[in-house]
Amino acid sequence: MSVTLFISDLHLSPENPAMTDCFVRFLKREAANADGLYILGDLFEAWIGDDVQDDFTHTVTNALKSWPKPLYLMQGNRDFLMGEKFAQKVNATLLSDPTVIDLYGNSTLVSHGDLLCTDDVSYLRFRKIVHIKLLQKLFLYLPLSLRLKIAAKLRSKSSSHVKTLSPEIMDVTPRAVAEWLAQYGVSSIIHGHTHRPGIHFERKVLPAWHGRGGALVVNSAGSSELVYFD
Ligand code: LP5
Ligand code: MN
Repeated sequence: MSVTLFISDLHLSPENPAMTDCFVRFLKREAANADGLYILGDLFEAWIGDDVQDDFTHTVTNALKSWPKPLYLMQGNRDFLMGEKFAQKVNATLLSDPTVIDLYGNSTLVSHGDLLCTDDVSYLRFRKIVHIKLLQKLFLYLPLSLRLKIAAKLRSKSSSHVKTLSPEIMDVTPRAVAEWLAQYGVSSIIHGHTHRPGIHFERKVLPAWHGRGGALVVNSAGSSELVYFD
């Protein structure tokens, strides 16, 4: 039976080569016979521009480029600077967030998921600012060393900030989900970001890659399951 795979929140970085290896293995093994692969944001722990050229980036780029089937990328809240240049380099289609896809005849909305966390007001304010195109352009003009420093600072601020939030605030709100279902005329959403994997009635939530990899597998008969691998 044909299957399509969905993953997100891998948070790959040079500091965690084991997870990069896990991803490279996933492409060769679990993903080998899939019809298509959707990476719905936060492939990277932090992405500071498509112009970065280091061993880590080359490894991930080459692995993606060698995957022979249709590949779709979406930005997350950590790699929102991943752009068309990178997508072209790895022969992928860059999707905007959210996007309606045809999944074996079922219209399905795919998203990173952060936009559905509407109770996380300070994050949404932060998101609005870092999505200002001019600001992004200015950031990309900075030398790499300075970009790395700013990214590290933002990551550490964020890590301490999330410790102060209740788990409910960091989840999607039922209202935002209902609004999107109505607005896009779909009956199902696939998203990541919340790190609360599950298959709910109208929502499928992707796992984060913590210690092991995980993917949502949807088959051509319309059923889905979450699978995990080392
Ligand atoms: O990512 P995670 O899981 O820790 O938490 C997210 C939200 N945080 C973020 C921030 C990212 O982690 C930072 C990514 C850096 C990317 C590369 C740099 C590119 C810079 C480009 C500039 C144009 O997304 C977190 C949510 C949480 O998910 C749950 O949903 O709550 O949101 C926050 O933490 C919001 C805070 O309010 C943001 C704190 C940063 C404050 C910055 C001020 C100081 C900056 C100093 C810079 C020199
Ligand atoms: Mn995320």
